[in-house]
Amino acid sequence: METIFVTGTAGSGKSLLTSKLIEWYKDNNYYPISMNLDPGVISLPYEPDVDVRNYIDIEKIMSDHGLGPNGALIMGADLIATKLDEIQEEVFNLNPDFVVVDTPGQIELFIFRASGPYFVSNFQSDNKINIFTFDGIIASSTPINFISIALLAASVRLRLNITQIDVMTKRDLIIDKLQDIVRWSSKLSLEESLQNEKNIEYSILSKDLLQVLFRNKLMQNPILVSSLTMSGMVNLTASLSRVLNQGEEKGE
Ligand SMILES: Nc1nc2c(ncn2[C@@H]2O[C@H](COP(=O)(O)OP(=O)(O)OP(=O)(O)O)[C@@H](O)[C@H]2O)c(=O)[nH]1
Ligand SMILES: [Mg+2]
Repeated sequence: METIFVTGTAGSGKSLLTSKLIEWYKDNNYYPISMNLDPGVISLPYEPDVDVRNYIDIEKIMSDHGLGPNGALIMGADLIATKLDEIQEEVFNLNPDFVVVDTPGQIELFIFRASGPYFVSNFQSDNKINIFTFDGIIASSTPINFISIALLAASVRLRLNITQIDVMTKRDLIIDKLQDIVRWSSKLSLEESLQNEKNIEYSILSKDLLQVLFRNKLMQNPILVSSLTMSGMVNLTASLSRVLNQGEEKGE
């Protein structure tokens, strides 16, 4: 059993990508299941096979503890770790080839508090991988936006401590930016793009950050994917297979 976590900033396309990965694996004769780990989500573009909302009820947390929506979401996120055993059992009973895990929109609640990394580290699976989604619209608008999100991707990698593939979503909406994005995969081109930045302080800081990201191999060239047209999906699933197979070979 292989587990693919899908993380990223709010609205970056995690849930739609989850549903498309499930579709892709089904079309290729695997048995994938979807897991929703967002206790606060109201509607999803897929019917989750395993759903944390069956264990954590945000409305009830609000009324039981006199909390507002944000307080209840924090408490809900913290409770995810306590439901690990029950969720794990549900997954084992289904015995899938792939589990695709859609994570909460409030990335800071999942990644920077203890519960999310605990869940990721203790969830039992032959291999685990994290897809970090760069919101295509936001990340492609300026090189500084791109670098800021790359920095967030790097901190997610440090927090979760599992192999990560970076993906830029909404490819269909940023066709006119594709050339820029491909160029940004090189440090030199990114530095060149920063020459046009009017705010010198930002520009210097961004260049320093780039040094750190590239030197420590924390900068990946994100795979461009559209969950609408499915373009890039073959590249993404091939990368996933490569990384997951490497894990098998190493006997992880
Ligand atoms: N055109 C286009 N729209 C997309 C794509 N991926 C996601 N969207 C749209 O972007 C919006 C957010 O997508 P979601 O999949 O809900 O994003 P999310 O990261 O799960 O959002 P939260 O869970 O609320 O943080 C929705 O309106 C999607 O239809 C894409 O590849 N192309
Ligand atoms: Mg979502």
